[in-house]
Amino acid sequence: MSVPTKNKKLIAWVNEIAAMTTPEKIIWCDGSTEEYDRLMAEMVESGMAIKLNEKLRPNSFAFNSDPSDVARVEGRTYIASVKEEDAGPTNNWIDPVELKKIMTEKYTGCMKGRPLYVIPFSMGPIGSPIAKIGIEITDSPYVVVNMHTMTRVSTKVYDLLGTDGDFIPCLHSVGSPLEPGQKDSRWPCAPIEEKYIAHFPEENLIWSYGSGYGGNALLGKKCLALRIASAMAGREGWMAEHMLILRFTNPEGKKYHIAAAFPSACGKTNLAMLQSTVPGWKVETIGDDIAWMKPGKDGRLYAINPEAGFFGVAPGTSEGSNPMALASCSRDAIFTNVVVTEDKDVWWEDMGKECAGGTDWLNRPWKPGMKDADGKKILGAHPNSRFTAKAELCPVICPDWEDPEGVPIDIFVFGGKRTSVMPLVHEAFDFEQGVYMGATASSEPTAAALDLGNVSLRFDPFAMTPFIGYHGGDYMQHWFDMGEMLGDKAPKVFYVNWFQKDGKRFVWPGFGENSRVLKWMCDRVEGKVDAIETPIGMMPANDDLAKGLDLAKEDWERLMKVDTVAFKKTLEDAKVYLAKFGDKLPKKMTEQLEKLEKRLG
Ligand code: GTP
Ligand code: SPV
Ligand code: MN
Repeated sequence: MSVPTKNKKLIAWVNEIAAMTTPEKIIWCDGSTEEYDRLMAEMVESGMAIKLNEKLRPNSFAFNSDPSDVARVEGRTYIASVKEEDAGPTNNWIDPVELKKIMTEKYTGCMKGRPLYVIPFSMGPIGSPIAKIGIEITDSPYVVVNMHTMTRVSTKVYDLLGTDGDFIPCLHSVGSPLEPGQKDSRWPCAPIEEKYIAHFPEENLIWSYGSGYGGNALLGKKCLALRIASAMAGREGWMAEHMLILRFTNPEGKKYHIAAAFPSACGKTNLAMLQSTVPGWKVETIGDDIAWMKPGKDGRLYAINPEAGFFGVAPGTSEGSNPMALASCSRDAIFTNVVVTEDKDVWWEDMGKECAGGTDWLNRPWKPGMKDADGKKILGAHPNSRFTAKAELCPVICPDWEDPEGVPIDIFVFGGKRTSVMPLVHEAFDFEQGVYMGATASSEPTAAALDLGNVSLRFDPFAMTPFIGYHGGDYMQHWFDMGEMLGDKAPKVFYVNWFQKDGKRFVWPGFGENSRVLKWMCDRVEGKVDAIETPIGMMPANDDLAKGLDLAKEDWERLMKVDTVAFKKTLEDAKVYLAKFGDKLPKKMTEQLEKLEKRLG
């Protein structure tokens, strides 16, 4: 195969990696439909992919991962900065020299019997000033097809690089070499204790080994666009955040742009595409997972979505909860760890329709209602099963979603899953308190990461705990610095919780009805509605936003309750948590904490 680039660094790097990993051949990818179709056909042939019913789900495929390789592995994710103090309590630090030694041993000969694919991709529109070029080397064809959808893979990237252009090298291997004649497993990967998801922030370098799954393997996403980019953004004065971006337009045509950070599997994809129930107001999607933001010439903060697709949580996605996500994966989609039905379509729990049966995510015959030996219901889809869908297929994708200038952010929202204590919505008194709210955000764990252990609640600053590429204290300080830079043009900050429960029942209807809360925020931006001051922030002065909902008075009261005793307890937990940031905890965090303590009395 001829080499489609003259870029010196790229050619040297590919040669160096090929010498180390000894693949059977090198394939330079071009991002074409022909390439996608060819790889899918090969994977169907090998048994890795299942072609879905062309009539029901055109050009779509299902995969089942190895049961041990179903989510990100935070305990195996490393920030290998040169100095230990440049990584913080949210990171696993390891000396880069030592880590490279360990990983080089693993990488040596690891692609034996497999092709090495070179994927040229852009995060952000190709050629836009805010975009970043990455090259991923991988031995996984599953990664190549997913990268086609999630990023912009194109030979234009080679052209753009020229002979001397720079790029972010992203090395990936499933860590499962094949001996001559050895039959490949359906989903090759390495055991958990051999997996490494490694980042070298000073070199803008990513090395991933042993996992084929989403955030561990599609290196443009969490590794580049969040961990490496957050470290760059901290150095360069911009922001790389785990945030959805949406446009909310009122009946008069005024546009508001909202960026919201919720932890993994806590509702970003859903909010990004919500069907507004507020008459005349509509939501358009710009991004569902990652926002890159820079101050513009007018001093406001502008956001772009660096991705080209959605890697969304499947379970719970239904016509009722998120019809726009379903439409996005109605064709050209990839499904990982869902049920493949008898008529070769897909199904998952809470999809809102019946399933006659099929094969489950472990590739076993499966029928709804099946129980295991202990009488527990056997799930058909893994709780972290995902769809990979093209953003352009989303019926409510914003016409400006690829504008290289980005959209000006009016509102930041933080949140997480809290079954109690956190009210439906409260507003920060000012940006600095907003930073405190973001920095002390907490959530109950979800299925998006494998190895969080048996914790009931974890602090998750800015929903970035697993994704901050440098010291978390410096990262918090960076948020304060951005606020200072933006001054009175900084977005207004809110905190939401859709997840309060009364026994098993969600108190707030959520999903489309969340538009009521977004509208309240926009009205606050305009100074159109009153709010009352509470110790934790400003809150709706009346129940207008819930008018017309079938919500009992006690439910509304529960949603709006500021439980000072519980908040004081949270404050004590926050003190213990924040102490982990040591000298690097910004003074402003301590100030905010003291102010909150005083307000709580
Ligand atoms: P990542 O892709 O992991 O970063 O997650 P995400 O934040 O995009 O999560 P997503 O929107 O896919 O939500 C995950 C889960 O939250 C699904 O099970 C949803 O059904 C549920 N969910 C989302 N919004 C709401 C809501 O308003 N109310 C309730 N009760 N559940 C919700
Ligand atoms: C997340 O876990 O926050 C995701 C899915 O968005 S993954 O890309 O697998 O990290
Ligand atoms: Mn995410």
